[in-house]
Amino acid sequence: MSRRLKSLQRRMEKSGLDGFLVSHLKNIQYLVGFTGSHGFLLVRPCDALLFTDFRYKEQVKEETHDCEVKIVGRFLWDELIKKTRRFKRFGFESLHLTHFAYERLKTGLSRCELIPEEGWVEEIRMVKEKEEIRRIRRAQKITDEVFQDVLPLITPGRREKEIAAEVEYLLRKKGASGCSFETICASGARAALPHARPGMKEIKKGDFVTLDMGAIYEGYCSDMTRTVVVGKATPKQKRIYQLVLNAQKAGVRFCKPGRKCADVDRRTRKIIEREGFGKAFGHGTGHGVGLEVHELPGLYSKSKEILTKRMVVTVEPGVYLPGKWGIRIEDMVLIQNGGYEVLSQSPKELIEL
Ligand SMILES: [Mn+2]
Repeated sequence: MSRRLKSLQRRMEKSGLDGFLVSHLKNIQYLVGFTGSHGFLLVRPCDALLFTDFRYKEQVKEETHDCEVKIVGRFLWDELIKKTRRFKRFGFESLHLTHFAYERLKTGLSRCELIPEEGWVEEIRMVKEKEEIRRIRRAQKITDEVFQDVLPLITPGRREKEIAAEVEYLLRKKGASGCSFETICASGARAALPHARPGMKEIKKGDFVTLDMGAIYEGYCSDMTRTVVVGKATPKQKRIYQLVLNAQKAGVRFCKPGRKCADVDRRTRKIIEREGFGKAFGHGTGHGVGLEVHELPGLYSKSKEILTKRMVVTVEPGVYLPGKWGIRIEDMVLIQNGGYEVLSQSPKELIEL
């Protein structure tokens, strides 16, 4: 049994569960390697059973480990109920089970108590193993290369969609299996929308252009944002860019084992608030990255998590001025003994194209 499954089983034991149902596919992938699009994992005190359908019959042989596989037909839930009939306390992932499935279990297991739990596997996933860090590094290396290659293409007259398409093409060409999220390329007033969809807008001289992009390499994500200016920046653009950069660097420097995630957020926010732009920074400072591009821990004011070594998190403050422009700068940071290592290598001093 792997370390990953064992830590989940320890947690089940503490809560007196005879079983735990993992229905979030990324959590299943993490625990037993399955990458299919349909299935769930029943974890018992001493073993684990993966339920999936005929389409994955061959695939599971190649990729899954530490579990027995049940290929089932249409009546997936009935098969599960057969295996869990004697359970007294059965845990499930409340963030990842449909109401339909819950009702089926409740009806089928009338004498069993169903216990909703949140984040059990996600908390194990927060701390990365060596191999996971290697993949994240590689995903980021691809992203850094693509950023360099795409810079010369950001010129007046180009459309945001063209730039985003180039980014995605280059990520794949350099070995990524895909993008970790839909690439953001937002220029001018569109850059004031933190999660703008790239549109048909043409890039103009004087625009800030925000590029937020990430690769998936062997299942693991990267995430990086840079904001560049087309032509010369105005003194005000320079001043606010510097402010965001100072906040970002201060946030990064604050990262080390033992620090509260909420305090990293406070650190970056204080710097931006001091200059009167607090309201223009409306999102959290960062998040964990791994099998998913947004995962635990969260770096925001109400976060309960504490940084520990081998976590990978982003630090990404921004300032958004509606109708004008916006700036965000984001790095991925690996928490290490006594400090941190910035995984993103792309320059972050203001680039004037
Ligand atoms: Mn991010």
